Order: sequence, then structure tokens, then C-alpha cells
Amino acid sequence: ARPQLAVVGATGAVGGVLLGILSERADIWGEIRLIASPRSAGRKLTVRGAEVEVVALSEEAFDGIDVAMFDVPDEVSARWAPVAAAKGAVVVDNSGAFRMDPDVPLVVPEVNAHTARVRPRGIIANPNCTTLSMIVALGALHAEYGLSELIVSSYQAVSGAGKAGVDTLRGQLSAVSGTELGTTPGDVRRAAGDTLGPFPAPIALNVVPWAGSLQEDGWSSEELKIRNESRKILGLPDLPVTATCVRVPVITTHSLSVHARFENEVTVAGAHEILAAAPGVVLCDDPAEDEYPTPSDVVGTDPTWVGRVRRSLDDPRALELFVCGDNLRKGAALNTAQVAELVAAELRGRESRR
Ligand code: 2RA
Repeated sequence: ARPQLAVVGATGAVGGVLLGILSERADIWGEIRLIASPRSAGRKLTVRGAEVEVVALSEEAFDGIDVAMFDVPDEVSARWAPVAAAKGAVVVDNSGAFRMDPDVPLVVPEVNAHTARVRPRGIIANPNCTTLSMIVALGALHAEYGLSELIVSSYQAVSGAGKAGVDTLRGQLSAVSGTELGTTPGDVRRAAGDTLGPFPAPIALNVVPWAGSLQEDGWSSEELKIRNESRKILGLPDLPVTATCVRVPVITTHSLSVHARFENEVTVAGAHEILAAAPGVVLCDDPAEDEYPTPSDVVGTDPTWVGRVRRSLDDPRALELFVCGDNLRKGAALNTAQVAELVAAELRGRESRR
């Protein structure tokens, strides 16, 4: 029998992208049950060309479900993912609730698919969108050269902060458009007034060196997630990682400037060859022809795009790269779908051996 799938958080921003992705990819699922908060129950959404009525989150909603994808806030996942798992579903969770739990694998199929099979809690975690936007390219380089240090700066799109982030940027852009703002200190901030939304400073005509919440010693939660998650996915628990996270006025697609140091000497030609051959990566690197990835060209696509590949001038073991990835697709919904497909293949394999 085909595995039964539940999508929890179907009415959210990532949920919407997920339903689109499920409609595009090979149809391996039996029923696809859409689950959301009681407030959204009864709504009808389209998946695989058919209208499906959303049901309210409850224990019974997981009856007969084999795989449950969760795209809900941390506290909702923390409460309900174990409920779904106890009812026999394998949970693929896109929240931050379980990512660093040693009994929960953190899976990116192109990098560490094998870890998905060992899941003592019945839960598999999906990484944060910023980590996911770079890790497929870095995993490919690591497999060949052996990563020894990572220093990254992010240029994060506002949709990473949800629908409120997108609405805030669009609103501020219309307030500043056609004006002379952006020429004297504080003029944009005054125009933005009390419309900062989820950001600590204006995001139109600006960049904001902050994403997430304040942690010890001035680090942001987002910076620590990049460090902890990269280490776990790559299986390098002591990898030195430094991240600075910056929000930019882009709707969707996170970019990262990466300094990656390796155990062995690197060449640009070698890195090009690895990246061009890596599944899920597109090499776009010809500055003489103005070819490098930019978020507005990458948005809506599945792969991780890499350009500006250079060998560090002062270190023959280090590469500089610029990477772009759609934070709602590979950064969230697509990776969740890929992990769910891995689990489905495993369940089918088990069934056929019975
Ligand atoms: C952000 N990475 O971009 C976060 C969302 N998970 O804000």
C-alpha cells in the first residue's frame, strides 16, 4: 500500500509551498491529510490537483498516518510531534524543537541521508533555512577536501521571518518609494515609524545585522544554529564555525558569503568540478560574463547556486564562495519533502521484504 502522509501546518507560508512541491514531485503517497489549528479547520486547499479539507490538529488526526510533516512553531511541534510518533507515524519536523536532540537525526538527503534510518524518537529534524541554503554545496566540498573551518556571513530574505516579514518589507518599500529618503541619518527609520514588524530596524533601503534572538555574549540564535547544525549534519562536532547573520531587503532566497578552510590544498578548477557534479548544486561562476547567483534570479528554484569561487589569496587550503538558496523551498519545504520520500522508500522496502 502507498504510505499515508499528513501535513501539519498546511495553511502556513511553508505549508503552502509544500503543497505545491507535493503536487510537482512523483506522486508516491496514498492519502495526503491536511492538518492545521482548529481555527483553520474546514478550509479547503488544493494538493495534487484536488481539493482537500483541512482537519483540526488532534490525536485522532494521525490515525493511519505513516509519515507526518510538521511545519508549525517550535512549541506546537514540541507538543504534537511526539503524539504523532506515538501513533506510529515517522515525523519530519521543520521546527527548531528537536534539531539538536541527540536522539533525533538532522537530515539533508544529499549530505547525510544514511542518518535518517536511526531515529529512536520516531522524529527526524529538518535544518534551519539558513544552514540549508549552503550545506549541500559545503557537504560536496567537504566530502572531497575535508572541511576544517567555516566562516560565513548571511544575507537573509525577509520571508525567513514569515508572512509578517514579507508584509513589513512591502509596506516599508511603498512608504519610501519615490522619496529622497536614505540620504540623512535616521530618515528611513522615521518614515518606517512603528511598522518595523518582526525586525529590530527598518529593512527597506537598509541591511540589519540581526536575525533571531539574543543569546550569550552577543551571539544571535540564528548564528548559533548555523554553527550547531552544520557540525551535526557534517558529522564534525568540533568544527570551528563563525557566523554573522544579516537581514537584507529581499523577499525570498537566502545568500551566504562563505570562507571555507580544508584539510588539503584546494584549486578553483577542482572546486568547480566538484560543485558542477554535485546533486542539488548549480555552479554559476563566470564573473567575466557577469554570471554569479543573485537571490532575484534564484528564487523559486530547487538547487543551491554557487558562484564567485576563489582560492584565498593568503591560504591555499581555503575557498571563498557566494551561495544562494530559496529559503522556502530547499530551505524548508523541499528538504522536508525529500526526507519524507526517503522514509517512504524505506517503509516500502520493509513492506516488500515481509
Ligand atoms: C530566518 N532562518 O530567516 C530564519 C527562519 N527560520 O529568519
